Amino acid sequence: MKAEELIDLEDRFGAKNYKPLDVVLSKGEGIWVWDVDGNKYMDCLSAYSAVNQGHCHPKIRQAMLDQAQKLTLTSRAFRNDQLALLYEELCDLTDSHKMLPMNSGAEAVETVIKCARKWGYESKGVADGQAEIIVCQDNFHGRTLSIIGFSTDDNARENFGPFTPGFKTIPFGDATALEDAITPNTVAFMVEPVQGEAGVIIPPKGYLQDVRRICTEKNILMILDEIQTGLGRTGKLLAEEHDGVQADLTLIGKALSGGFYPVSAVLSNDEVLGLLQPGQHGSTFGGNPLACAVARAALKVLVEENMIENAAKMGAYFLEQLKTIETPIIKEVRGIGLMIAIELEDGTPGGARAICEALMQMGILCKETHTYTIRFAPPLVITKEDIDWAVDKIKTAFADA
Ligand code: IF1
Repeated sequence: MKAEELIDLEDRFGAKNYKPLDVVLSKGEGIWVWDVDGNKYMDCLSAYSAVNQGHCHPKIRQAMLDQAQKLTLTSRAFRNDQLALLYEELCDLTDSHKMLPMNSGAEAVETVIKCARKWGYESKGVADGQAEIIVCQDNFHGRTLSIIGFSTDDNARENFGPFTPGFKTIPFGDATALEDAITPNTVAFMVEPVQGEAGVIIPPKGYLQDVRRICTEKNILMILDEIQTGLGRTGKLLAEEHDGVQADLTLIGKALSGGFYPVSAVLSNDEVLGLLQPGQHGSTFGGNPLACAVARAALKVLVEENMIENAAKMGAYFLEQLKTIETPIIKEVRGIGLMIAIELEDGTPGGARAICEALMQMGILCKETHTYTIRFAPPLVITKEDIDWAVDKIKTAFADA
């Protein structure tokens, strides 16, 4: 079917909760995707960092096909022969004591909220119903009701209330604000190591170290949402490594499956996940053998094919190259690993969307965030030659703007 017909069908039958670029993709390989008319594009979004390993990675695909021939779903009423192996491999890799598998990122966030509250009541001794969790302004943790309830984005919240109580918001990157916001009822602080949706906002150096110290001193759980920053995106397996700290609870998702299937997880020390008893949490699909086999392969290629080191090296190179673009409309270029943003001057005509549309015409797919920020987050398998090709096009797009 032609692109226009498919777009028309989407518009007629779909909810309008997205405003995608009008490119209809039908094939992907590595950093490249093709539309239904055969045009080729460099993917600089990576499905919001879910395809860190590149599109349709052959080894992950093979693992998925092999497992699909054998067993896909048992539910957790029975055991399967893949779950234990994912537990062991992921806990080994991330130095965690325990993990709990879910599907979407938002489900992992909901899970960690339940676990943190339970820990607050059962271990810390907070009075029933009083637990507070501190989060940051401009956070993005997903789309469920509890999560949007503590979002500070009006568009995400408007007319969806009433919301779950028990959350408090402080500015991002401000350790003193955290210290001041903690009360005897505080059970946890949840934060993204680098804020993604907010526009790749990198906190001051040492922020996570300060957070770690404060959380330990005040006996509250440090929760890092690494659903976007984790699994190599920032040039480390987990972004917390940049600050040399370990969270009490870490959330991962997206690239945990290399984009083949929704797989997420809560990683923790024994104390917190160990509190859950049978019947208190679960999911029909969480921990299913197909998901586990895919996740095992996705982690294996990430490490064996040196994608994390490549993200660090290529990220630094991409950032340096983007900083050489000379134009009055760029306010700032910032990034860490392959999580990069160009922020335009306020009031730039057409905003970031116009640049994204121009880049699409030149064969590069990226997505604006808010009005003036363009995000570049290609799969971690990108090479120097690919980056040189892209920077050339990006320079032209800015010259034309
Ligand atoms: C969409 C952004 C990225 C996340 C963090 C949890 C989740 C996400 C740190 C929830 C999801 C997404 C979802 C996607 C857009 C997107 C996004 F622009 F909104 F911020 F990646 F940059 N924690 N992020 O970033 O995970 O339930 O979606 O699996 O279309 O909403 P999910």
